[in-house]
Amino acid sequence: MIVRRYRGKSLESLRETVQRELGEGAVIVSSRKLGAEGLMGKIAGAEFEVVAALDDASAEELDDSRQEALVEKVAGAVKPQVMSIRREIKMQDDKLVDLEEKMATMCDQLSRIEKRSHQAPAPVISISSGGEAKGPFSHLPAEWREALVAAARVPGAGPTQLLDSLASRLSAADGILFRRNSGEGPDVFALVGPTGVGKTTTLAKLAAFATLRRKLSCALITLDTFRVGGADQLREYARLLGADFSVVFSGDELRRQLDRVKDRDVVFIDTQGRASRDRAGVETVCKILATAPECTPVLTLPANIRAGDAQQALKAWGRLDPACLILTKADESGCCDGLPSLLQQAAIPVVYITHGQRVPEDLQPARAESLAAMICPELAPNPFLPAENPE
Ligand SMILES: Nc1nc2c(ncn2[C@@H]2O[C@H](COP(=O)(O)OP(=O)(O)OP(=O)(O)O)[C@@H](O)[C@H]2O)c(=O)[nH]1
Ligand SMILES: [Mg+2]
Repeated sequence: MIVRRYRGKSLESLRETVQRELGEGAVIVSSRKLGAEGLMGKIAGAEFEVVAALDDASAEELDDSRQEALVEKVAGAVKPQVMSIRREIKMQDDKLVDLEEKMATMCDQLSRIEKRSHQAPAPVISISSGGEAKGPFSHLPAEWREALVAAARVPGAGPTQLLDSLASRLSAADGILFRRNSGEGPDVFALVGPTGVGKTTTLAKLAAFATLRRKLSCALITLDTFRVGGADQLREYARLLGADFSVVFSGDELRRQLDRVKDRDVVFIDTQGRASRDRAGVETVCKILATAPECTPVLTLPANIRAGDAQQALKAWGRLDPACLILTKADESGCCDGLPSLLQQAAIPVVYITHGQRVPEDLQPARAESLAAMICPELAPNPFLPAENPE
Protein backbone atom coordinates (compact mmCIF):
# COMPACT_ATOMS: atom_id res chain seq x y z
CA MET A 1 0.00 0.00 0.00
CA ILE A 2 1.06 3.56 -0.72
CA VAL A 3 0.23 6.28 1.85
CA ARG A 4 0.94 9.93 1.09
CA ARG A 5 0.24 13.23 2.80
CA TYR A 6 -0.69 16.33 0.77
CA ARG A 7 -1.16 19.93 1.78
CA GLY A 8 -2.94 22.65 -0.20
CA LYS A 9 -5.18 25.64 -0.17
CA SER A 10 -8.42 23.78 -0.72
CA LEU A 11 -9.67 20.25 -0.34
CA GLU A 12 -10.84 20.35 -3.90
CA SER A 13 -7.41 21.08 -5.29
CA LEU A 14 -5.88 18.40 -3.00
CA ARG A 15 -8.30 15.76 -4.30
CA GLU A 16 -7.29 16.57 -7.85
CA THR A 17 -3.63 16.32 -6.92
CA VAL A 18 -4.20 12.94 -5.25
CA GLN A 19 -6.03 11.61 -8.29
CA ARG A 20 -3.47 12.91 -10.68
CA GLU A 21 -0.59 11.42 -8.72
CA LEU A 22 -2.04 8.24 -7.30
CA GLY A 23 -4.79 7.63 -9.84
CA GLU A 24 -8.49 6.81 -9.60
CA GLY A 25 -7.87 3.99 -7.10
CA ALA A 26 -6.51 6.37 -4.39
CA VAL A 27 -8.60 6.92 -1.29
CA ILE A 28 -8.36 9.99 0.97
CA VAL A 29 -8.19 8.42 4.41
CA SER A 30 -8.12 11.66 6.45
CA SER A 31 -8.36 15.40 5.95
CA ARG A 32 -8.06 18.31 8.30
CA LYS A 33 -7.89 22.01 8.38
CA LEU A 34 -4.52 23.16 9.49
CA GLY A 35 -4.37 24.74 13.00
CA ALA A 36 -1.57 26.44 14.97
CA GLU A 37 1.12 24.03 13.82
CA GLY A 38 -0.15 24.80 10.40
CA LEU A 39 0.95 28.38 10.77
CA MET A 40 4.02 27.70 8.69
CA GLY A 41 1.76 25.91 6.24
CA LYS A 42 -0.56 28.88 6.23
CA ILE A 43 2.36 31.19 5.70
CA ALA A 44 3.36 28.90 2.83
CA GLY A 45 -0.20 29.26 1.55
CA ALA A 46 -1.51 25.78 2.66
CA GLU A 47 -4.73 25.53 4.73
CA PHE A 48 -5.68 21.85 4.39
CA GLU A 49 -3.94 18.51 4.75
CA VAL A 50 -5.14 15.19 3.39
CA VAL A 51 -3.72 11.69 3.75
CA ALA A 52 -4.34 9.50 0.71
CA ALA A 53 -3.81 5.77 0.42
CA LEU A 54 -3.57 3.43 -2.53
CA ASP A 55 -3.82 -0.36 -2.12
CA ASP A 56 -1.30 -2.77 -3.81
CA ALA A 57 -3.50 -3.70 -6.79
CA SER A 58 -4.14 -0.07 -7.60
CA ALA A 59 -0.45 0.67 -7.07
CA GLU A 60 0.44 -1.95 -9.72
CA GLU A 61 -2.06 -0.41 -12.12
CA LEU A 62 -0.48 2.90 -11.41
CA ASP A 63 2.94 1.39 -12.18
CA ASP A 64 1.61 -0.03 -15.45
CA SER A 65 0.11 3.23 -16.55
CA ARG A 66 3.31 4.98 -15.55
CA GLN A 67 5.29 2.48 -17.57
CA GLU A 68 3.05 3.06 -20.56
CA ALA A 69 3.50 6.75 -20.14
CA LEU A 70 7.22 6.16 -19.85
CA VAL A 71 7.25 4.03 -22.98
CA GLU A 72 5.32 6.69 -24.84
CA LYS A 73 7.69 9.31 -23.56
CA VAL A 74 10.74 7.27 -24.59
CA ALA A 75 9.15 6.41 -27.92
CA GLY A 76 8.50 10.06 -28.54
CA ALA A 77 12.09 10.87 -27.71
CA VAL A 78 13.59 8.17 -29.95
CA LYS A 79 11.15 8.61 -32.82
CA PRO A 80 13.33 11.15 -34.68
CA GLN A 81 16.32 8.84 -34.28
CA VAL A 82 14.31 5.86 -35.55
CA MET A 83 13.20 7.92 -38.53
CA SER A 84 16.76 8.91 -39.29
CA ILE A 85 17.93 5.27 -38.95
CA ARG A 86 15.13 4.24 -41.33
CA ARG A 87 16.22 6.89 -43.80
CA GLU A 88 19.80 5.67 -43.48
CA ILE A 89 18.72 2.04 -44.05
CA LYS A 90 16.73 3.07 -47.14
CA MET A 91 19.77 4.89 -48.51
CA GLN A 92 21.93 1.84 -47.86
CA ASP A 93 19.29 -0.34 -49.54
CA ASP A 94 19.34 1.91 -52.61
CA LYS A 95 23.14 1.71 -52.68
CA LEU A 96 22.98 -2.09 -52.47
CA VAL A 97 20.54 -2.27 -55.38
CA ASP A 98 22.85 0.01 -57.34
CA LEU A 99 25.85 -2.20 -56.46
CA GLU A 100 23.93 -5.33 -57.42
CA GLU A 101 23.16 -3.84 -60.82
CA LYS A 102 26.80 -2.88 -61.33
CA MET A 103 27.91 -6.38 -60.27
CA ALA A 104 25.49 -7.98 -62.72
CA THR A 105 26.87 -5.78 -65.54
CA MET A 106 30.44 -6.67 -64.59
CA CYS A 107 29.62 -10.39 -64.42
CA ASP A 108 28.05 -10.15 -67.85
CA GLN A 109 31.12 -8.40 -69.24
CA LEU A 110 33.44 -10.94 -67.58
CA SER A 111 31.54 -13.89 -69.00
CA ARG A 112 31.67 -12.33 -72.48
CA ILE A 113 35.43 -11.75 -72.15
CA GLU A 114 35.85 -15.32 -70.92
CA LYS A 115 33.83 -16.67 -73.86
CA ARG A 116 35.88 -14.64 -76.32
CA SER A 117 39.12 -15.83 -74.73
CA HIS A 118 37.96 -19.47 -75.17
CA GLN A 119 37.17 -18.92 -78.82
CA ALA A 120 40.45 -17.23 -79.58
CA PRO A 121 42.98 -17.30 -76.79
CA ALA A 122 45.02 -14.14 -76.63
CA PRO A 123 48.39 -14.54 -78.32
CA VAL A 124 50.99 -15.49 -75.79
CA ILE A 125 53.76 -14.37 -78.04
CA SER A 126 54.72 -10.93 -79.11
CA ILE A 127 55.75 -10.65 -82.70
CA SER A 128 57.84 -7.97 -84.21
CA SER A 129 57.90 -7.39 -87.91
CA GLY A 130 61.44 -6.06 -87.55
CA GLY A 131 64.38 -8.30 -88.21
CA GLU A 132 65.22 -9.03 -84.60
CA ALA A 133 68.17 -11.37 -84.14
CA LYS A 134 66.41 -13.75 -81.76
CA GLY A 135 62.80 -14.53 -80.86
CA PRO A 136 60.12 -17.13 -81.46
CA PHE A 137 59.57 -16.01 -85.07
CA SER A 138 63.01 -14.79 -86.02
CA HIS A 139 63.60 -17.94 -88.12
CA LEU A 140 60.69 -17.05 -90.41
CA PRO A 141 61.25 -15.21 -93.68
CA ALA A 142 60.40 -11.50 -93.26
CA GLU A 143 57.39 -11.84 -95.53
CA TRP A 144 55.86 -14.63 -93.40
CA ARG A 145 56.61 -12.75 -90.20
CA GLU A 146 54.86 -9.67 -91.54
CA ALA A 147 51.83 -11.79 -92.38
CA LEU A 148 51.83 -13.10 -88.81
CA VAL A 149 52.06 -9.56 -87.42
CA ALA A 150 49.05 -8.61 -89.56
CA ALA A 151 47.15 -11.69 -88.39
CA ALA A 152 48.00 -10.94 -84.76
CA ARG A 153 46.58 -7.41 -85.11
CA VAL A 154 43.12 -8.68 -85.98
CA PRO A 155 40.96 -8.29 -82.84
CA GLY A 156 40.49 -11.61 -81.07
CA ALA A 157 43.42 -13.21 -82.92
CA GLY A 158 45.11 -16.06 -81.07
CA PRO A 159 47.56 -18.88 -81.78
CA THR A 160 45.00 -20.70 -83.95
CA GLN A 161 44.62 -17.73 -86.27
CA LEU A 162 48.38 -17.24 -86.45
CA LEU A 163 48.86 -20.94 -87.19
CA ASP A 164 46.27 -20.71 -89.99
CA SER A 165 48.00 -17.66 -91.39
CA LEU A 166 51.33 -19.51 -91.43
CA ALA A 167 49.77 -22.70 -92.83
CA SER A 168 48.23 -20.73 -95.69
CA ARG A 169 51.76 -19.95 -96.88
CA LEU A 170 52.93 -23.57 -96.81
CA SER A 171 52.52 -25.97 -99.67
CA ALA A 172 51.52 -29.49 -98.69
CA ALA A 173 50.17 -32.08 -101.13
CA ASP A 174 48.59 -34.62 -98.81
CA GLY A 175 50.52 -37.59 -100.22
CA ILE A 176 51.04 -38.96 -103.72
CA LEU A 177 48.12 -40.22 -105.74
CA PHE A 178 49.50 -43.58 -106.91
CA ARG A 179 47.70 -44.64 -110.10
CA ARG A 180 47.02 -47.97 -111.63
CA ASN A 181 49.05 -48.45 -114.80
CA SER A 182 46.87 -47.13 -117.64
CA GLY A 183 48.97 -48.78 -120.37
CA GLU A 184 51.32 -45.82 -120.74
CA GLY A 185 53.85 -47.19 -118.30
CA PRO A 186 54.10 -47.08 -114.52
CA ASP A 187 54.49 -44.04 -112.29
CA VAL A 188 58.19 -43.87 -111.42
CA PHE A 189 59.53 -42.15 -108.31
CA ALA A 190 63.16 -41.77 -107.19
CA LEU A 191 64.02 -40.73 -103.67
CA VAL A 192 67.13 -38.54 -103.64
CA GLY A 193 68.95 -36.66 -100.92
CA PRO A 194 71.89 -36.55 -98.53
CA THR A 195 73.22 -39.58 -96.66
CA GLY A 196 71.29 -41.25 -93.90
CA VAL A 197 68.19 -39.04 -94.12
CA GLY A 198 65.87 -42.06 -94.37
CA LYS A 199 65.47 -42.53 -98.13
CA THR A 200 65.49 -46.34 -98.12
CA THR A 201 63.22 -46.61 -95.08
CA THR A 202 60.78 -44.07 -96.54
CA LEU A 203 60.81 -45.86 -99.90
CA ALA A 204 59.92 -49.10 -98.15
CA LYS A 205 57.04 -47.32 -96.37
CA LEU A 206 55.74 -45.94 -99.67
CA ALA A 207 56.03 -49.31 -101.39
CA ALA A 208 54.20 -50.97 -98.50
CA PHE A 209 51.44 -48.37 -98.71
CA ALA A 210 51.04 -48.79 -102.49
CA THR A 211 51.16 -52.59 -102.30
CA LEU A 212 49.16 -53.31 -99.19
CA ARG A 213 46.70 -50.44 -99.08
CA ARG A 214 46.24 -49.49 -102.72
CA LYS A 215 46.75 -53.08 -103.99
CA LEU A 216 49.12 -51.85 -106.70
CA SER A 217 51.91 -53.90 -108.24
CA CYS A 218 55.29 -52.38 -107.40
CA ALA A 219 58.88 -52.75 -108.54
CA LEU A 220 61.80 -51.60 -106.40
CA ILE A 221 65.09 -50.64 -107.99
CA THR A 222 68.14 -49.56 -106.06
CA LEU A 223 71.14 -47.57 -107.26
CA ASP A 224 72.80 -47.99 -103.91
CA THR A 225 75.79 -50.09 -104.80
CA PHE A 226 78.01 -47.52 -103.17
CA ARG A 227 77.43 -48.57 -99.59
CA VAL A 228 78.13 -52.06 -98.28
CA GLY A 229 74.78 -53.72 -97.61
CA GLY A 230 72.94 -50.70 -99.12
CA ALA A 231 70.94 -52.92 -101.49
CA ASP A 232 70.27 -55.69 -98.97
CA GLN A 233 68.03 -53.50 -96.84
CA LEU A 234 65.66 -52.87 -99.74
CA ARG A 235 65.87 -56.40 -101.09
CA GLU A 236 64.48 -57.60 -97.77
CA TYR A 237 61.57 -55.15 -97.89
CA ALA A 238 60.84 -56.18 -101.52
CA ARG A 239 60.78 -59.83 -100.49
CA LEU A 240 58.38 -59.10 -97.65
CA LEU A 241 56.07 -57.16 -99.96
CA GLY A 242 56.36 -59.60 -102.87
CA ALA A 243 57.59 -56.72 -105.06
CA ASP A 244 59.97 -56.97 -108.02
CA PHE A 245 63.52 -56.02 -107.03
CA SER A 246 66.67 -55.14 -108.97
CA VAL A 247 70.05 -53.50 -108.38
CA VAL A 248 71.50 -51.21 -111.05
CA PHE A 249 75.02 -49.84 -111.43
CA SER A 250 74.57 -47.48 -114.36
CA GLY A 251 72.14 -45.42 -116.36
CA ASP A 252 71.90 -48.08 -119.06
CA GLU A 253 71.06 -50.72 -116.52
CA LEU A 254 68.40 -48.48 -115.02
CA ARG A 255 66.86 -47.96 -118.42
CA ARG A 256 66.80 -51.71 -119.07
CA GLN A 257 65.21 -52.45 -115.69
CA LEU A 258 62.58 -49.76 -116.18
CA ASP A 259 61.68 -51.24 -119.52
CA ARG A 260 61.48 -54.65 -117.94
CA VAL A 261 58.99 -53.57 -115.25
CA LYS A 262 56.85 -51.36 -117.49
CA ASP A 263 53.77 -53.46 -116.78
CA ARG A 264 53.93 -52.57 -113.08
CA ASP A 265 51.72 -49.89 -111.56
CA VAL A 266 54.44 -48.08 -109.61
CA VAL A 267 58.25 -48.19 -109.62
CA PHE A 268 60.30 -46.87 -106.71
CA ILE A 269 63.98 -46.10 -107.21
CA ASP A 270 66.28 -45.89 -104.21
CA THR A 271 69.44 -43.85 -104.68
CA GLN A 272 72.67 -43.76 -102.78
CA GLY A 273 72.92 -40.95 -100.29
CA ARG A 274 75.50 -38.31 -101.12
CA ALA A 275 76.55 -35.33 -99.08
CA SER A 276 75.14 -32.22 -100.68
CA ARG A 277 78.66 -30.76 -100.93
CA ASP A 278 79.91 -33.92 -102.68
CA ARG A 279 79.45 -32.60 -106.19
CA ALA A 280 80.87 -35.67 -107.90
CA GLY A 281 78.68 -38.00 -105.86
CA VAL A 282 75.54 -36.00 -106.59
CA GLU A 283 76.55 -35.85 -110.24
CA THR A 284 76.75 -39.66 -110.39
CA VAL A 285 73.18 -39.98 -109.16
CA CYS A 286 71.97 -37.26 -111.56
CA LYS A 287 73.64 -38.96 -114.51
CA ILE A 288 72.06 -42.32 -113.82
CA LEU A 289 68.61 -40.81 -113.32
CA ALA A 290 68.96 -38.83 -116.54
CA THR A 291 68.28 -42.06 -118.41
CA ALA A 292 64.82 -42.20 -116.84
CA PRO A 293 63.00 -39.05 -117.97
CA GLU A 294 59.68 -40.54 -116.84
CA CYS A 295 61.03 -40.56 -113.29
CA THR A 296 59.73 -38.05 -110.71
CA PRO A 297 62.57 -37.12 -108.32
CA VAL A 298 61.45 -36.70 -104.72
CA LEU A 299 63.87 -34.74 -102.54
CA THR A 300 64.14 -36.36 -99.13
CA LEU A 301 65.44 -34.21 -96.27
CA PRO A 302 65.27 -34.32 -92.51
CA ALA A 303 62.71 -32.00 -90.90
CA ASN A 304 65.35 -30.60 -88.57
CA ILE A 305 67.72 -29.57 -91.36
CA ARG A 306 69.65 -26.36 -90.66
CA ALA A 307 68.93 -23.40 -92.91
CA GLY A 308 72.46 -23.45 -94.35
CA ASP A 309 72.32 -27.18 -95.07
CA ALA A 310 68.90 -26.76 -96.68
CA GLN A 311 70.33 -24.14 -98.99
CA GLN A 312 73.21 -26.45 -99.86
CA ALA A 313 70.87 -29.42 -100.44
CA LEU A 314 68.62 -27.39 -102.72
CA LYS A 315 71.62 -26.21 -104.69
CA ALA A 316 72.96 -29.74 -105.09
CA TRP A 317 69.75 -31.70 -105.70
CA GLY A 318 67.92 -28.87 -107.43
CA ARG A 319 69.70 -29.97 -110.59
CA LEU A 320 67.31 -32.89 -110.74
CA ASP A 321 64.39 -30.50 -110.59
CA PRO A 322 62.59 -32.44 -107.81
CA ALA A 323 58.81 -32.26 -107.98
CA CYS A 324 58.16 -32.55 -104.28
CA LEU A 325 59.67 -32.98 -100.82
CA ILE A 326 59.49 -35.67 -98.17
CA LEU A 327 60.46 -34.55 -94.68
CA THR A 328 61.87 -37.29 -92.49
CA LYS A 329 62.55 -37.84 -88.81
CA ALA A 330 59.89 -35.39 -87.64
CA ASP A 331 59.83 -37.43 -84.44
CA GLU A 332 63.39 -36.32 -83.75
CA SER A 333 62.90 -32.73 -84.85
CA GLY A 334 62.14 -30.68 -81.76
CA CYS A 335 63.64 -27.71 -83.52
CA CYS A 336 62.74 -27.10 -87.17
CA ASP A 337 64.17 -23.62 -87.54
CA GLY A 338 65.72 -24.40 -90.94
CA LEU A 339 62.39 -25.57 -92.36
CA PRO A 340 60.94 -22.14 -93.24
CA SER A 341 63.98 -21.30 -95.30
CA LEU A 342 63.89 -24.75 -96.98
CA LEU A 343 60.18 -24.56 -97.80
CA GLN A 344 60.30 -21.00 -99.03
CA GLN A 345 63.32 -21.56 -101.26
CA ALA A 346 62.29 -24.98 -102.55
CA ALA A 347 58.83 -23.72 -103.53
CA ILE A 348 57.63 -27.31 -104.08
CA PRO A 349 55.01 -29.13 -102.01
CA VAL A 350 55.80 -31.42 -99.11
CA VAL A 351 54.02 -34.70 -99.86
CA TYR A 352 54.87 -36.84 -96.84
CA ILE A 353 56.27 -36.51 -93.36
CA THR A 354 57.91 -39.50 -91.71
CA HIS A 355 57.99 -39.71 -87.95
CA GLY A 356 59.67 -42.94 -86.90
CA GLN A 357 61.47 -46.10 -87.97
CA ARG A 358 58.45 -48.37 -88.24
CA VAL A 359 57.60 -49.55 -91.77
CA PRO A 360 54.99 -48.69 -92.92
CA GLU A 361 53.30 -47.02 -89.94
CA ASP A 362 55.49 -43.96 -89.46
CA LEU A 363 54.54 -42.17 -92.65
CA GLN A 364 51.90 -39.48 -92.99
CA PRO A 365 50.62 -37.43 -95.91
CA ALA A 366 51.74 -33.87 -95.29
CA ARG A 367 49.32 -31.25 -93.98
CA ALA A 368 50.07 -27.54 -93.96
CA GLU A 369 48.85 -27.21 -90.35
CA SER A 370 51.26 -29.92 -89.18
CA LEU A 371 54.11 -28.18 -90.98
CA ALA A 372 53.13 -24.87 -89.38
CA ALA A 373 53.17 -26.50 -85.93
CA MET A 374 56.59 -28.02 -86.62
CA ILE A 375 57.89 -24.61 -87.65
CA CYS A 376 56.29 -22.67 -84.77
CA PRO A 377 55.66 -24.98 -81.80
CA GLU A 378 54.80 -21.80 -79.84
CA LEU A 379 51.50 -21.75 -81.76
CA ALA A 380 50.62 -25.45 -81.56
CA PRO A 381 52.44 -28.52 -80.32
CA ASN A 382 54.49 -30.39 -82.94
CA PRO A 383 52.22 -33.39 -83.58
CA PHE A 384 55.09 -35.72 -84.43
CA LEU A 385 57.14 -35.40 -81.27
CA PRO A 386 56.56 -38.46 -79.10
CA ALA A 387 55.89 -37.93 -75.40
CA GLU A 388 59.08 -38.12 -73.39
CA ASN A 389 59.49 -41.32 -71.42
CA PRO A 390 59.51 -40.71 -67.67
CA GLU A 391 63.05 -40.96 -66.28
N1 LIG B 1 63.54 -41.55 -85.91
C1 LIG B 1 63.45 -41.80 -87.20
N2 LIG B 1 64.36 -42.54 -87.80
C2 LIG B 1 64.24 -42.79 -89.11
C3 LIG B 1 63.18 -42.28 -89.88
N3 LIG B 1 63.34 -42.65 -91.14
C4 LIG B 1 64.45 -43.40 -91.15
N4 LIG B 1 65.02 -43.49 -89.94
C5 LIG B 1 66.23 -44.17 -89.54
O1 LIG B 1 67.33 -43.46 -90.07
C6 LIG B 1 68.38 -44.36 -90.35
C7 LIG B 1 68.81 -44.19 -91.79
O2 LIG B 1 67.74 -44.59 -92.61
P1 LIG B 1 67.92 -45.02 -94.11
O3 LIG B 1 66.60 -45.29 -94.65
O4 LIG B 1 68.93 -46.12 -94.20
O5 LIG B 1 68.53 -43.68 -94.68
P2 LIG B 1 69.10 -43.47 -96.16
O6 LIG B 1 68.80 -42.07 -96.51
O7 LIG B 1 68.58 -44.52 -97.04
O8 LIG B 1 70.64 -43.62 -95.90
P3 LIG B 1 71.75 -43.76 -97.03
O9 LIG B 1 71.20 -44.73 -98.01
O10 LIG B 1 72.94 -44.26 -96.32
O11 LIG B 1 71.96 -42.43 -97.61
C8 LIG B 1 67.82 -45.73 -90.04
O12 LIG B 1 68.25 -46.12 -88.78
C9 LIG B 1 66.33 -45.56 -90.08
O13 LIG B 1 65.66 -46.49 -89.28
C10 LIG B 1 62.19 -41.46 -89.20
O14 LIG B 1 61.24 -40.94 -89.77
N5 LIG B 1 62.39 -41.26 -87.86
MG1 LIG C 1 69.60 -45.89 -98.31
